[in-house]
Amino acid sequence: MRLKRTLVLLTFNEIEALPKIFDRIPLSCADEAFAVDGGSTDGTVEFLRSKGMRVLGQPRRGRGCAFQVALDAAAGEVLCFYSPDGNEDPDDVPRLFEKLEEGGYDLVVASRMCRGAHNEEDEKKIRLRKWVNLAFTFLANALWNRGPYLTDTINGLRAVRADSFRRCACRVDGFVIEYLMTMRMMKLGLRLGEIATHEHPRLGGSSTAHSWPTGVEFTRHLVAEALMGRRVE
Ligand SMILES: Nc1nc2c(ncn2[C@@H]2O[C@H](COP(=O)(O)OP(=O)(O)OP(=O)(O)O)[C@@H](O)[C@H]2O)c(=O)[nH]1
Ligand SMILES: [Mg+2]
Repeated sequence: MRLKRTLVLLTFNEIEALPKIFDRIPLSCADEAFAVDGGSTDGTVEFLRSKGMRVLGQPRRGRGCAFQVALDAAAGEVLCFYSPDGNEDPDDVPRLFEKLEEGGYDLVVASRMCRGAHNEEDEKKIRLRKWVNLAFTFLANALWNRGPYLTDTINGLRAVRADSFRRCACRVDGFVIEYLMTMRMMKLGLRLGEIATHEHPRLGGSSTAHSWPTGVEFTRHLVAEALMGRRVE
């Protein structure tokens, strides 16, 4: 069943990477597309507007806050989140929408961990970020997933049904938003699927997801969710 689709671009100071990838983003596969910007000061917003994009601001910094702004503003029944810094393959956007619609899923994640996928760290010997992500993913699956194992609970490139996302009542501002959304969807017994993706290096600029504070935040939320049992609020 074809659902009404909203494509959301998430940006914070991405003027180095964004112009290199923008023309490859398949905006026309969605019924509406807009950007949510975390307060860029480097010309990112001006670039997006010059391309005819609607750009929404956020009351506070952080990806979690951006997801909430997008959910409130979206006219679509399904949202796909795309971060235009070069990590994510734009060709996955229509694949995510299609898999969600055809499979009747509530959430479809572009996995960097399943067979046929590629992780940014796969060329390295020590894959610290990947291994930590795999551990968080294992714990979420072991605690709550009653469906098929989801190999990447954290990646931001994903399509989600708006009504299912609302049921999760995620009220966080930071980078933990995707992990929290996935944990709560598992708790609610919703249908989760994945496609294999190829994660590329950034095309410029720098990450604001610093490993230590992000890891501590993930642990704090995992423990809080475990203490809440099957409740989501
Ligand atoms: N709307 C919005 N987007 C944000 C915010 N913070 C980061 N982003 C975007 O979210 C995406 C992911 O952030 P990154 O800092 O690249 O984190 P990462 O992908 O884990 O790190 P790298 O692998 O080094 O790229 C990028 O497109 C950022 O521009 C924010 O506060 N608001
Ligand atoms: Mg990135």
